[in-house]
Amino acid sequence: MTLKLCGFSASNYYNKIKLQLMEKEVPFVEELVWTGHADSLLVDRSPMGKVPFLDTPHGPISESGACAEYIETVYPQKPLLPADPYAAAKVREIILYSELHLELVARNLYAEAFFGGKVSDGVKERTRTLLERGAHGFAKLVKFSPFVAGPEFTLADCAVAAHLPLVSGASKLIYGDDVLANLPLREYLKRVSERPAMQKVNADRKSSTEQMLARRAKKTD
Ligand SMILES: N[C@@H](CCC(=O)N[C@@H](CS)C(=O)NCC(=O)O)C(=O)O
Repeated sequence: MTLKLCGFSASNYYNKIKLQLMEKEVPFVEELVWTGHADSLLVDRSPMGKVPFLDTPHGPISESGACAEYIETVYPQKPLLPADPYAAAKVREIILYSELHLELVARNLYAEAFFGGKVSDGVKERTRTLLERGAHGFAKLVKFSPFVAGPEFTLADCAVAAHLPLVSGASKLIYGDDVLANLPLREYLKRVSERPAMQKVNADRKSSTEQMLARRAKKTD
């Protein structure tokens, strides 16, 4: 059975896995699954109701980190984790920093930054402090030489290229400046966006974002 990637292409966590699958040339199909609705079928496959999740011949896997590790193990071709255990741990470390200390923190701002909602001044202030701390820690780990963990394209690039544009964008929209301004993010994203996999992910992301915003507008009518 071919792997099935479930979710929608506006989701950065979905795109992290889509990039990995495409970079490794693993055959897969996509199933469009939106979130934010009480659907017991979704929760059976992804208990937190989040995307992405993978449908595998053995059953579903939720959480992008678990999906990524499964894919690397079952499809060893074109590895995106270094064979050296220390180097592999450094790739995983960058992914965790980008998610726990940047993306999940910036997520507190998305309602106002991207969806026309409102975020309190207290949340903005606290988020700013945490983002600055995260950006400082993250900057100590990353290489951009030319890829985020060093000379090879790795799983860290799949995560960082999917997550950081949102962190940077939300920061600019809410604070008027970019908490990631000290990183060479623009040049890096330009370089990565030359890769065919990233081009496809970006094109699909644009059309999926339009669909997502139209769905949200319909709900608030
Ligand atoms: N830790 C999760 C995060 C996934 C996540 O937050 N996905 C978002 C879409 S980008 C989602 O499903 N949100 C819906 C919700 O939280 O109910 C992972 O790595 O897969």
